[in-house]
Amino acid sequence: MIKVIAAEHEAAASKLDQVPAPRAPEIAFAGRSNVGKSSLLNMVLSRKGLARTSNTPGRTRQIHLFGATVEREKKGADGEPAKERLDLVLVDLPGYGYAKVSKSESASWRPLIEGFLRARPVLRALVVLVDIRRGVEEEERDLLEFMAKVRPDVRVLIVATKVDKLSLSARKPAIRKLGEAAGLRVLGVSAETGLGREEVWGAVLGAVALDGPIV
Ligand SMILES: Nc1nc2c(ncn2[C@@H]2O[C@H](COP(=O)(O)OP(=O)(O)OP(=O)(O)O)[C@@H](O)[C@H]2O)c(=O)[nH]1
Ligand SMILES: [Mg+2]
Repeated sequence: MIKVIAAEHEAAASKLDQVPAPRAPEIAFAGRSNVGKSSLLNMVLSRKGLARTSNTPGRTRQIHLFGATVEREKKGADGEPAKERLDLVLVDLPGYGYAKVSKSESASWRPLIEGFLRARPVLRALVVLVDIRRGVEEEERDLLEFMAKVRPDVRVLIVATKVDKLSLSARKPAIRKLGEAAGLRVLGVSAETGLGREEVWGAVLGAVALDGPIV
């Protein structure tokens, strides 16, 4: 069980040079507008309303950095349970692929997102969100290709969002189909019900060496 000891909004940047210098391992969340990035961030951090969410696609137009201290139990050297704390930065990236935003504005996001992903040596994992009802499209394929080429050192995780929108029996096949299209393992989540929270943390913390900075 992952406990979030502290979480706070640290910075918002509309340009790369406004992003603060790296201070802790980073986990970034990317995906189409309205896919549920900010909601998932709040869900994993157990903080409703920390990242602003909205029904209106295109809500998050800047890069937002959230500092978090998490704690998990693990077995100590003597076999007794021990607590381990880790400082992390979670990054809410602007959504892409929203047609109603002006061309010039949406075009300006790609260099910002790609520039960020390229520039952060502390980036350990990228969570790519895909709506379970929608599947992998051109933008996701481009992003996965970009990461494989430019940041092969970063773990990429696909998360299928809004699984609560599908019936129980429809979820597994949809997730399997998504995994086949992406060629990667897919975790199903629901920010509404909290489904998948531990699995996302498991994958994220697996990418961040836990023998890293202990606070
Ligand atoms: N049913 C359901 N709705 C969700 C879920 N996650 C997000 N939503 C809803 O989807 C809408 C968009 O969520 P956001 O988290 O703001 O999406 P975003 O990806 O951050 O969007 P942008 O900031 O515009 O890129 C909101 O109305 C959320 O309440 C989910 O797991 N289930
Ligand atoms: Mg958002």
